[in-house]
Amino acid sequence: MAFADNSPCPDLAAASLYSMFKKILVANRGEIALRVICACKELGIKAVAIYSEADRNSLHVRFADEAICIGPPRLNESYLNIPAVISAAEIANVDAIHPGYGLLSENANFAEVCQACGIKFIGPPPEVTRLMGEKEKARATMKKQGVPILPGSDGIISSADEALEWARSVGFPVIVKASAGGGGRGMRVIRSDEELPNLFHAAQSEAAAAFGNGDLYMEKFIERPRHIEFQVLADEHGNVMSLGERECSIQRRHQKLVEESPSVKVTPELRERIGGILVKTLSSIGYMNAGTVEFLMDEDGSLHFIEMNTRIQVEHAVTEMTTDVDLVKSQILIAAGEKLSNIITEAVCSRGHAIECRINAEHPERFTPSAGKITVFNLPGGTGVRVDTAAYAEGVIPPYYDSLIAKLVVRGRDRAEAISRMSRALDMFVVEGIYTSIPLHKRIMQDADFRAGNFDTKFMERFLSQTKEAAK
Ligand code: MV4
Repeated sequence: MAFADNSPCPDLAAASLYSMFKKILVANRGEIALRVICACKELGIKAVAIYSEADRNSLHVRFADEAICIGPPRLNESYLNIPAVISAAEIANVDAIHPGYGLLSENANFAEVCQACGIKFIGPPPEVTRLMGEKEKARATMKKQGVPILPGSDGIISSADEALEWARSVGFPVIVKASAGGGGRGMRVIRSDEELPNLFHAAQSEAAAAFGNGDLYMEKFIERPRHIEFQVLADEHGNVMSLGERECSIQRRHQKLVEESPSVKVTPELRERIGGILVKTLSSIGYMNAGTVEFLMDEDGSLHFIEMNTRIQVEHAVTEMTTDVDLVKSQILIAAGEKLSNIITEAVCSRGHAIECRINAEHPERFTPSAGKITVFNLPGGTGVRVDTAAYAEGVIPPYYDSLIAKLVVRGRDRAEAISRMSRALDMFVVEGIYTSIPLHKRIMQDADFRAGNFDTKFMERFLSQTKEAAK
């Protein structure tokens, strides 16, 4: 047992732990590595950081109990280098690996290597990750279980002729998607017979080049969807719970910028109904650990499943703010074999309204990356404000990695209070030396349509073209 019996942590007081981890390797960098280290510290578990040569002076290295350099700056030579990550885990003699998000988090082969080495991968079993990674199979699985989905092709469509026949039967517009895709790559919207063959073949070659797999499937296309996702937790004993939804429609080029919970468009009845279906479905397919189920909401307010993410997500803090559930600690306890009923001992309810702004190191209008040294850094604080970041004054943002440098998350009693709290927190968030998206977020918070809750996934296109007009 890793824990003293007089452990002060209430999570542990309620727990009936049989083999809690003593040491976890955090296979990530930046704010999420630090977030996982926080969870380890609160659970009394030792955290081991890995870092590239570019991250020697990072906060995840500073705050971990041990740190191991795993290679040069480039991702393929460091954080994505499975033998290097596993070697570090073996040297540090860890019980488990937390992959964070991105990087190796949805790599089923990596999870299998962990398993083969006797290291617990903190996430779902590799078979489940692999199933959800094949979007067409994920779709078929959800359909079979009664999760609402859009009209779509039954299985892979292998020729333009077959695609044409299907498109005519449901009517244009339709969308072709790469089964191995996600995040918008290998997708084409098709609006007529004439343009179908070219767009179909373009999607096929793009998918083959990007994923080494040209399999395509099709769906009826929704013109102005909202992107709404449900957070779930599942233990290793068949128990699943839904923690409600996040609204993620404010995005640009498939990169989310602002997320919030609850969604202004999800009624308590809809939340209950979808949550109930997800609990049944995920339990019956043997889902485990944290997961996110993505839906598109159509103009009528109906939700349709599109994909499932088998990792902790960037925006998980929005759900943590409204539910008071620590999702990362829950992930660790679940992976250690703990039952959900011992992790979450009271009825979970969502209270108030939370909003997250992703602060990126990039130019707020041109969206070009902005690496370099932060000269001045002031964090906002005060009631209802949370900042997840690994950035600091005099710290250097290296050019090799994702541009996310901080997540500013606020909670208010209602959406209006959350928006004014976010605005004042953005005003008090000072970063000099590099460009950031803070000025962009300040303008989004003042937008009349955003404030009215009147938006969809096309919001940023309209917002940015208006901003350009106004500058003329
Ligand atoms: C769609 C769609 C409209 N209709 N599927 C984009 C990324 C991938 N995860 C799914 N995506 C979409 N699928 C149908 N049938 C519109 C999108 C889409 C989108 C979805 C979520 C968030 C932002 C988006 C931006 C453009 C297109």
